[in-house]
Amino acid sequence: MASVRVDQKKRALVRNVPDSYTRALAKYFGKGPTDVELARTQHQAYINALESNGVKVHALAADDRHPDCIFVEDQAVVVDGKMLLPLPGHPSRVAEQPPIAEFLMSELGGVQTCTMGGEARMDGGDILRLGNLFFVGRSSRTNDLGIASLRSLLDDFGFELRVIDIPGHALHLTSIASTPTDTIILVPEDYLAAEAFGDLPEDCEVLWMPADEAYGCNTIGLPNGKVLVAEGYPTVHSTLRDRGLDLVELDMSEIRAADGSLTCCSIFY
Ligand code: CIR
Repeated sequence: MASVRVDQKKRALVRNVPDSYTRALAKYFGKGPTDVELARTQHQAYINALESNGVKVHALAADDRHPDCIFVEDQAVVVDGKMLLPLPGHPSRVAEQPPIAEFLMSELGGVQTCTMGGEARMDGGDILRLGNLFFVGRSSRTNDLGIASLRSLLDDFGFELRVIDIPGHALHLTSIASTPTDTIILVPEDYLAAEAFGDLPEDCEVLWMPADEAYGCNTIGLPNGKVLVAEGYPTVHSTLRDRGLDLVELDMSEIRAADGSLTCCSIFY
């Protein structure tokens, strides 16, 4: 998930790949997964990469009733010890949430938890954090009432929230942008306006990547200085390496096939 700072990524929740994964939603990067075993191999490599770089990972059991259940990022937003449980923007994904919420509530004993009601909708995949500055995508999954719920959570901390309109050819804000460090935003050309992120703190920068590397812009920066990246995006890789970052490349083909990216598969807490 993209709602914690890099130094806060000590523990992660993931969820295993269900037998029903070939029925996962796919409309943007993917045409639908076809190989559940390969997806499991790639998902395990993702878990191994987190663990071997110092993250303690807990894997929830898969639920075959929910083909998209591996994409846990969308189901809970943890910010500095508080948690927002959004109402996911796609009706088929709402029932994925209870075991995730239950696990996080028990792990984060006494965590202050907010829920969404009425017409508010949000996927956690629309939230991006750069240090103590937050961005949220207004997308096909996240509406203004959902954004208002997030704003009230962030107001408690005094964190600023900026809204970014997500174009129709992208699913979420994190599908096309990430913060591999607390000072860099990686984003593809042809998706967002140049001024989409507004004025950033002095030491921060937006790095614009070629549009055909949009998927590669989703990365996970870890406290040990390593950055998990998807295999096959040379400009993203060389740009990050030029900034002194050490990359761990992962084959994400069967995750991408269901429009999922690296950040979608975990919640850091
Ligand atoms: C969906 O359409 O909901 C899933 N197939 C993909 C969710 C990806 N999650 C994310 O970007 N945070």
